Formats: sequence, structure tokens, C-alpha cells
Amino acid sequence: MSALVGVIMGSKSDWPTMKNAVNILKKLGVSHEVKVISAHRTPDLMFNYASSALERGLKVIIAGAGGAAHLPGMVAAKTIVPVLGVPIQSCALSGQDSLLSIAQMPSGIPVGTLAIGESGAKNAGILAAQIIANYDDTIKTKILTFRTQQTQEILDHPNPSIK
Ligand code: RP5
Repeated sequence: MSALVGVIMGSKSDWPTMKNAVNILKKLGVSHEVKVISAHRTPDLMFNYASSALERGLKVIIAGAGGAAHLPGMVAAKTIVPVLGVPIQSCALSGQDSLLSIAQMPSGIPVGTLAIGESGAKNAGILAAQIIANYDDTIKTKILTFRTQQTQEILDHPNPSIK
């Protein structure tokens, strides 16, 4: 099955964060592909990936980047496939640089910006699945089950001192 979601990141060093997006896509049964594509180090690859995304059938692109995090915005500039940006928690500024780089897009080229780090990556995966669930009933059912289990887990274990 061809990928519906493209998960890209600026460096291999982003993988410990971005694997959280991939893990939830796997759990929700969403077909996906994973690649390192750097806005700075492989700009031509980024250009080609973004400009071919729509015709290749991608429905959502999740792009993680840290520091001067141009990847999500530059990819969004070359495609109308919705781009979800994940700010990587950088060492120097704890990811605030990444967050602001991704969130502060000039008008006309939107990037849906998630939280810094692992929560943002996981939520990007869930959000991508929810977008696809608009037309895919199998994925919709899996998301509803995930939500129910997440709620039930808390209801079943209300006392945090007991495992
Ligand atoms: C960005 O620069 C990447 O997204 C990464 O978060 C950051 C640092 O990359 P490395 O120097 O670890 O490859 O492009």
C-alpha cells in the first residue's frame, strides 16, 4: 500500500523524537514512509520530495526539525499537502528556537505547529490519522478505540501510587 503520511526530519538525530510519530501511525494502521531530508544539507532532495508529494498520493506530511527549523515551512511552500511541523527540542534553546521557526510562518503558507518534542511528535501522528479518518472508516474506528482505551486506562487506575 502506498504511503498516506510522509514523516520527514532534518537529521538522524531527530529520530528519538520523531519515532513517536511513527509509533502512533503504526498503532493506528496508517501507511507511512520515513526519511531524513534536510532543508540545509539536502535542499534539492527537499524540493523534489515536496513538489512530488501530491501526485505520489501523500495526504499529510509530518516534518520535524530543530534549531533554525526551516524544513516544515519550506516543504509547505512547495506543496498543498497539509504539513504538520514538530519542533525538535534543541540543546541550545530547549526547542524554543525550533518552535518559533516553525510557528511564525508568513501568511499564505500554513504549517500546523505541534508542541516541542515527543508530545508534539505523537500528537502529529494522531492528528495526521484524524485527517485521514475523514474519509477512511477503518482508521476512524482505530482512533475511536485508541481514545476509549486512553480514557479507560485513567478511569481504571485513578490512584497514582498503585500500579
Ligand atoms: C536540523 O538541525 C535538524 O532537524 C536537527 O534537529 C538539527 C541538528 O542536526 P544535527 O547537527 O544533529 O544533524 O536540521
